[in-house]
Amino acid sequence: MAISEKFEYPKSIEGSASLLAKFLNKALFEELKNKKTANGFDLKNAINSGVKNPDSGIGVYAGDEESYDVFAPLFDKIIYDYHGFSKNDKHKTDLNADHLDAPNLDSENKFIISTRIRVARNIKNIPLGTIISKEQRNNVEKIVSETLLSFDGKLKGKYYPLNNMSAEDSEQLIKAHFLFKEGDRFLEAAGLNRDWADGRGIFHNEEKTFLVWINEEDQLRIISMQQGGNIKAVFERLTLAIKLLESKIDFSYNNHLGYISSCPTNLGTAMRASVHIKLPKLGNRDTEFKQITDTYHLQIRGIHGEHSQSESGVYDISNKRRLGVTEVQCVQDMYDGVKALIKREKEL
Ligand code: ADP
Ligand code: CIR
Repeated sequence: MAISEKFEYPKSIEGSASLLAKFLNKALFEELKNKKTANGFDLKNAINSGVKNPDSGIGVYAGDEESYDVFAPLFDKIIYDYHGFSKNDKHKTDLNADHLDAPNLDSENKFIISTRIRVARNIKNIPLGTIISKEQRNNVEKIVSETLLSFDGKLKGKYYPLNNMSAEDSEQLIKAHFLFKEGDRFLEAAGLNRDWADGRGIFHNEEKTFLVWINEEDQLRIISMQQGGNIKAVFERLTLAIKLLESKIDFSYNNHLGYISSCPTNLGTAMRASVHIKLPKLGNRDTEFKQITDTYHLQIRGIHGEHSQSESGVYDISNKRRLGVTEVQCVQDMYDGVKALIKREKEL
């Protein structure tokens, strides 16, 4: 923004269905418009994605842990709307896979194609990707990749920096659902595509069942995935990896919001547990499909990630709640909902 340009209430969000538009009225805009965190993250940074993209669902991003305090009059309302979590609530964590009740739902592999669980993490006292500097981003890459390269056994793997990868290799990995693509217009407007592809990369073990994305929407996305529907095995591998990483790197976490993420939808557990599942019959019954997913707090995505479409009756079904529930509950939500979806698909 040029210095002479005045920062005014954004007209583009009038009529938008985003949570930003729902809660940022003119009075709140005036209250927050000159506020900044110690890292210099201001309201314009926080709302730019929703302002440039009025079709956003949410429309805001954070720049650091402090953003959630400085812009609390806006963020708290969005967090309450999305997570049903209020400012006096406390987050809780449970990464004990023994607490999960999840016998294999689909041992004949008729419905579930693959299972994936990821969590986001960001390093304490380093700005989030929206305003991280090039040097800080490169430093995150160094810290995380060196730590991962010390892993052994089934988590042993290699690090592949994106700026050193051929276009064919990256396309192949994206198509096979292992690698992230360059951020879309929502992430672009949030500042998350700056200096692309420097400082970004992927670590994975030989079988590609344990993967870590470095410096995408969050500094780390820790991922466990495999073919089929053994949800418990995927969770167990993930919890092992999280515990190891947490023993070596201090991540941004507080008792209220849990793990700090750049998008408020990912706060808390920062976990998305999903299956790619064939539901050709239920997929044709929009209302009923949505009724079941709403009952179990699930989200439906297409099979190439957020904002993509379903193909051949295959859907990405994942937990929607992430904050104020434990990791075990997130996975249990997904498991219980998928069980109900398979039951109904069989009846049809
Ligand atoms: P995130 O999980 O970080 O929210 P996306 O929705 O963009 O991000 O998904 C990232 C990638 O993971 C996409 O390629 C998507 O198809 C893939 N993916 C998600 N769930 C599964 C799954 N259960 N099996 C295989 N790939 C998956
Ligand atoms: C939006 O507001 O639509 C984008 N910024 C994406 C929000 C994250 N979506 C989600 O449900 N996890």
